[in-house]
Amino acid sequence: MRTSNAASPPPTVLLTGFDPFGGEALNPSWQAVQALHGRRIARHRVVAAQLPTVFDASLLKLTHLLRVHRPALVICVGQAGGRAAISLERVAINVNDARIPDNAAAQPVDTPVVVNGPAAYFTSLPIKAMLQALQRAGLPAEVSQTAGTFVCNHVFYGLMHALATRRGFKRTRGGFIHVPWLPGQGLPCMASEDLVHGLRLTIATALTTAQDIAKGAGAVS
Ligand code: PCA
Repeated sequence: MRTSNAASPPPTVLLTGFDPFGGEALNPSWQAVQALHGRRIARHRVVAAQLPTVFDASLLKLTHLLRVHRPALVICVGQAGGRAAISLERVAINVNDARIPDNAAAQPVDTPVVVNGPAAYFTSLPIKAMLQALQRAGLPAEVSQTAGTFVCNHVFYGLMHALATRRGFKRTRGGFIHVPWLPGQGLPCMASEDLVHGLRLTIATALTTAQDIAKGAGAVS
């Protein structure tokens, strides 16, 4: 029998993207996170996984991934067609209000993500430090005050609720990033290399920034 004296495996970063929805052929969030699967960033290993654009099923899969990987950091990524910048989401709200059906034809209107859950959760990512890192790299970036009320907000809220209430996740940081369309999907769009580079920077920043910085987000409204 071999005794194992190997160093323990590196802690993981869980990075999720969504499958295409709303009749589109691809989802930039999945294209971008896939490109980072297996990468080492700041002594962590990235695990990329796809979530279905489906209410409830997306959260079941996410909570399963949390249990399996016990990540130190979780960043869920989704497409926000019409946005021009990498959007660092600040707040998840406890409401589902779908303008279009999800990929399982469900269209909840004004239902809670978690019955009797708090109205909202703030991200625990250092979004101002991430914003600064993206801007210094010359990438369009913004802090966003709403992740909408479709499946992305649903997953963001469910993630923050899980991290806040499940045992063993006190020190796990988590949050959500929306990304623009890829070229060919519509305008405005962002090149795939820029998306991947931007996500890598946000992960590195989150892993190396203990305390977020105070920096104006630049938006007036
Ligand atoms: N964007 C949708 C859900 C899946 C995705 O990539 C949203 O913004 O809610």
